[in-house]
Amino acid sequence: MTASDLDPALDALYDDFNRHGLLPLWTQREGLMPLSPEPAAVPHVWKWANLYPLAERAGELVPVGRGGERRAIALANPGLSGQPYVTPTLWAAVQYLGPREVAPDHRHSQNAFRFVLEGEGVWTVVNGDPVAMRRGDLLLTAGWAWHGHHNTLDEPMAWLDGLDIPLTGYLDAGFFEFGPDEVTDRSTPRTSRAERLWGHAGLRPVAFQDSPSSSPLAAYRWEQTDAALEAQLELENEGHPGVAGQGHAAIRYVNPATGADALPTMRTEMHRLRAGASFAHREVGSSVWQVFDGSATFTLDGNSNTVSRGDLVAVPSWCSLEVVAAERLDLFRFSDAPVLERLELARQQTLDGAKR
Ligand code: 1HN
Repeated sequence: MTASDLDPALDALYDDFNRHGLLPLWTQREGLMPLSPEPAAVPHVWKWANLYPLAERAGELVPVGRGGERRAIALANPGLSGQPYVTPTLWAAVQYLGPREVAPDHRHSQNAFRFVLEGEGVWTVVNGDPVAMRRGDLLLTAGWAWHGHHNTLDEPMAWLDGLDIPLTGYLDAGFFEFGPDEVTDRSTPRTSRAERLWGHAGLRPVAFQDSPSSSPLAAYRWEQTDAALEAQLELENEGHPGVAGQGHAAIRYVNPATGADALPTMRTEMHRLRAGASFAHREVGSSVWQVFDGSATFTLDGNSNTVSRGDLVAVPSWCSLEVVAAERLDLFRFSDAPVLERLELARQQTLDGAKR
């Protein structure tokens, strides 16, 4: 049943529907309820070799300060009509802070994290707690936490920002507040207060009985991530089954108070593959991968891409992904999985050799 030039009465009905702000389901069901997800977002690769020099140029030309707040350059998925969204739910950006620069304090209801590909010297001050940023670290800024960044060195630094900006936007749940014009605490401790309190595996401070929905641990350090991944591969080597998936070790960054994802809306993980190891799957919900070290082939819905250190890959919902490690490979990944899981919409398929 669709509008027909041959049936003036039906045409008039559709015109009247339109005039009264109505649309019939029977002309749109396929778009509203596809047989399986049909994302507008497309699989896409951004090369670090392109991103970093552009961030450098922005550093020369564009000041950072009150108003713009951050020199963050968003990855815009080509399927999402020019919006600054890497997938329909996730924001990813390269943020660049020049020598001695300061990004002022503010807070917002959107959850955020930073993942550091290279460099050091910036402290992000989260709710008054100065947190050092170094290669391989994951730093959290939970929704509504005050935060500003300052670069203590004469070298620039760039990192990956992940936020749930589009999701918060669809839900009309965004709030934002400016803080003081300067980051207030310019001290530079190697270890944040959050880590001193919460950064001891398996040991919970008894004074903190409540279970915050975001991790109270502001930083997850590379040394620990690296050791955890290496131990999985060593144990697998020693013949212990089930600790890693055939040369594929992985850890999830979790809230030490609850064991749940470190942030309520975003999953963050680090994966390590031996040279030659691979995996293939598809999942409901979208992900972004960043190559932390090594090189690989990412095959997305059948199209292969060679990626290496720093490159970023957007994987839309239900897109098949096969990763083959060309050499020993470390991959950072974030996704909207906690949202899908809490809404009981999560599905996944492991793809075997035949389906790849
Ligand atoms: C923000 O506050 C940060 O704090 C990064 O570094 C990216 C993108 C949009 C809005 C706020 C940060 C952001 C952001």
